[in-house]
Amino acid sequence: LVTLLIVVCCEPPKKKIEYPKTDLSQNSLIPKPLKVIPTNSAFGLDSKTAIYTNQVFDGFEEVGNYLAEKLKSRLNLDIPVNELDGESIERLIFINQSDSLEMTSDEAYELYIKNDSVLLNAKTAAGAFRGIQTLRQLIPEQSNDTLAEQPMWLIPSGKIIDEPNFEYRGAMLDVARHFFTVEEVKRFIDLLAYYKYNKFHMHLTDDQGWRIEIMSWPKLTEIGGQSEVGGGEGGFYTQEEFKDLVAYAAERHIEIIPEVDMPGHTNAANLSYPIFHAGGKADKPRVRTDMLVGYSSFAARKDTVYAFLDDVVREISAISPSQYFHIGGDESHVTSKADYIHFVEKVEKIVRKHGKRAVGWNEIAQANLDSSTVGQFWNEPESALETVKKGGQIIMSPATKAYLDMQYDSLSEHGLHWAAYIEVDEGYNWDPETFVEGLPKENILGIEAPLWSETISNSTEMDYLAFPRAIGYAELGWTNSEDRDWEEYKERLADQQPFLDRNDVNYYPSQKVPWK
Ligand code: TNX
Repeated sequence: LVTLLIVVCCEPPKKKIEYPKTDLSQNSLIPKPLKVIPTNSAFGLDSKTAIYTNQVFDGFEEVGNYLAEKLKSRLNLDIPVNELDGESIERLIFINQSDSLEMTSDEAYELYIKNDSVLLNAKTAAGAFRGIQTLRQLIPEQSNDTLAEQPMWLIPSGKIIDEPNFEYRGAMLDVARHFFTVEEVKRFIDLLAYYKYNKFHMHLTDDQGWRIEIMSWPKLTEIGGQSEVGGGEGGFYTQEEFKDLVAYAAERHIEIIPEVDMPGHTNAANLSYPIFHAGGKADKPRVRTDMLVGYSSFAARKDTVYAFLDDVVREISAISPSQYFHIGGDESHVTSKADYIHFVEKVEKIVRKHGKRAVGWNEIAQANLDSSTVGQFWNEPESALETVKKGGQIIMSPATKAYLDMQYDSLSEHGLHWAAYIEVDEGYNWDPETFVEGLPKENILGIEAPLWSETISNSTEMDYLAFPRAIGYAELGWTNSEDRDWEEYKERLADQQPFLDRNDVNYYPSQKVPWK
């Protein structure tokens, strides 16, 4: 008792901090949350803050660690995770598992921000991870040094209730036309995570290159992996590297969806193993460094092609935890319609045999497919409707709106314009729910923004096409359409500039955005 008294009496009185008025409703969050209720005070994030997570449930502590890392690299704060014995701890960020959320999505979260605590409730670690991004975005650029002896970042207080509109919010990177290193891909994934993306589709094979090691067919990468558009040296991911990418994405609650594009777009595979080349109208395989499409095909009537593809699908499926396996199926212009249908049906069955759901570009609707198979709409509304008629779901990637490789305007560097010029406002101003007339909302799995890489070969060029448009597609996937408005969004987008600059993102400085 004596010691207790001494401790209590001798402890200097805690300074009561008078927090300035803030307004949580004035935030620049992207994607815009479902509900924001301000309480006009603040949480003071500083060196006396600790993170505490639910340790019983899988993945919550990792979410806390991710937040701590980001706070360290951005603010140089050392915030302990699940170590509450430090005497100087005065404020807590509590990342909590809770089943009592009203919202149904696994990615839903509630954020309660008060003077001395932030409580983040989520059903799953994925939901907690999305909530952490909201918190990161609420940290002001400037600390306030006048409130306490140490720098303090004032996070506006209040309550945020949030969940995504669509369960599938993806971006695609074409690593076949140009190869991108593991580091470049990771950097892109980490940027996408900040905007609550949850899918990353890798276009791993095409005419100009095969980018994933297949142990049972080594020439795919020994030969097919050594070229790219423009004559560069190409490259490929070993299975270990691919697993590392999958794990890196998974730490960000992003799922990698592998694509092997077939029966067209297969020149690199056919160059590696000419026995699988279709012949007929298809061009004889040779190293291709040009940007043409539609001249290659697997031989659809050879049994050996399917034995080979069984190995390919099996090996990739074994290192790819996603429920999806993308089989491409686009622009098979030198495959006869009958051969195409035969091929897609055979390969879809192989994919299902290996426990995966097939995804294909909208052309696959010609085949008779299982209702579990997903169509990716890019250019044929009728095909999307056909897939839905068979009970299938659709990922929305209209080339005229959502293709990250389209030029912004006729003067912008990099990119193509065969589908459209897509300025930042054009990319934002459309509704995935109504874009294809007659497509019921319940059949729309979500949205994906593909970045084809014929005209880009490094992070700087990737950034220029992907940003800031990818930020808008994040909002189209997450936020309800009635809460979206370009005039209001463009202000929030302009406020992303410090984040983009801090991360050396070479974004396109569109005139449509009121950058500060
Ligand atoms: C069409 S979209 C393609 C790709 C090209 C892209 C360039 C689709 C399914 N196929 O092969 O890279 O256009 O914009």
